[in-house]
Amino acid sequence: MTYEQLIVDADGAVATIRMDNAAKLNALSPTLTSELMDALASLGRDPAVRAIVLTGEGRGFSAGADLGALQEPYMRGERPKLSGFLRAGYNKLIPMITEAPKPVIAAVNGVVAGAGISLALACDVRIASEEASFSTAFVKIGLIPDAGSCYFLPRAIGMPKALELAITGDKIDAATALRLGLVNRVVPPDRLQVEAHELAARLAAMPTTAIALIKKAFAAASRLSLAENMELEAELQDEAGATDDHIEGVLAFLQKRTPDFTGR
Ligand code: T3D
Repeated sequence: MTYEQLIVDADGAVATIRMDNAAKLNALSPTLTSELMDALASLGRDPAVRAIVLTGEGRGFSAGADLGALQEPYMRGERPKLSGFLRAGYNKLIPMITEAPKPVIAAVNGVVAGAGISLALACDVRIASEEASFSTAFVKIGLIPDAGSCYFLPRAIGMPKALELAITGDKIDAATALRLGLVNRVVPPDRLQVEAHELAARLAAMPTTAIALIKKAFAAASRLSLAENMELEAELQDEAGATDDHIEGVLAFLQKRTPDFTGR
C-alpha cells in the first residue's frame, strides 16, 4: 500500500500504520483522513493481519484537524458548516477503528491534540512515550470536542476530569494521562515502538475472532441493560464457540500444551 501521508508496513501478522504529515504534527488533513480509512479497510479485510499499531512520524502523534486550509476562507469572512466535514471524515474513520475486527494499538509518540485525542481513544490500547502530551484543544479554537471525544473522554477518565479538560483545553503530560487512565502505559521514547509491537505480536497470536467479539460486546455494553447485555453475550458466545480457536484453546488446555491459534 503506497500513500502520500501514511506509511503502512507489515511484519508477520502485525501491521503498522504511521501517519506521515510530520511537519504539521500529523494534523488530519483530508488526504491523511481518507488514507487512514483506506488503510484500515484493507488491513481489516486482510486475514493475514491480526493486529494493527497506529503511530505518528516525527514529534507528533496527531494535532487534530489540519487547520491550514482554513485561513483564506476565514479571512474572507466565510462561516463554515462543519457537520458535513465531520460526517464524511471522522464519523466514518473512528468506527473503522472501534469496529475493526482485530486489536488496534496506539503507540502515542508525541503531541496529541483535538481529534488526535479521539483517534488515540478509539484504539483498543494506548501506549504512550514519556514525551507525549495531550490537549483537547478544541475549545481554544471555539469548537466542541468531536470525532468521538465527547463519547470517549468521560468513559476513559470520568465525567469531572473529562469536562475540565474539554472546557479548559489544558495540556497534560504523559504521567498525568496515565494517572487519569487516558493511556494504558507510559514508556521511555526508545521503548515505545518495541513495547507496542511486542503487545501487538502477542495479541496477533491470540484468538482474533474472540478479540473482535469482545470489542463488540464492550462497545454495546454502555447502551444496554444487564439483561440485554447478557443476551448479547450469549449470542456472541455462539460465534466464539464456533471458531477453530475455541476448540484449539480447550484441547490445548486439556492436553497440557501451548495452543496454536490461527485467528479462525
Ligand atoms: O475546523 C474543523 O476542521 C472541524 C474539526 C475539528 C477537529 C479538531 O481536531 S479541532 C482541533 C484542531 N487542533 C488544534 O487546534 C491544535 C493546533 N495546534 C496546537 O495548538 C499546537 O500546535 C500543539 C499544542 C498541538 C503543539 O504545539 P507545539 O508548540 O509543540 O508545536 P507548534 O509549533 O505549534 O506546531 C508545529 C507545526 O505544526 C507548526 O507549523 P510551522 O509553524 O512549523 O510551519 C504548526 O502550525 C503546525 N500545526 C500544529 N497543529 C496543526 C498544525 N498545522 C495545521 N493544523 C494543525 N492542527
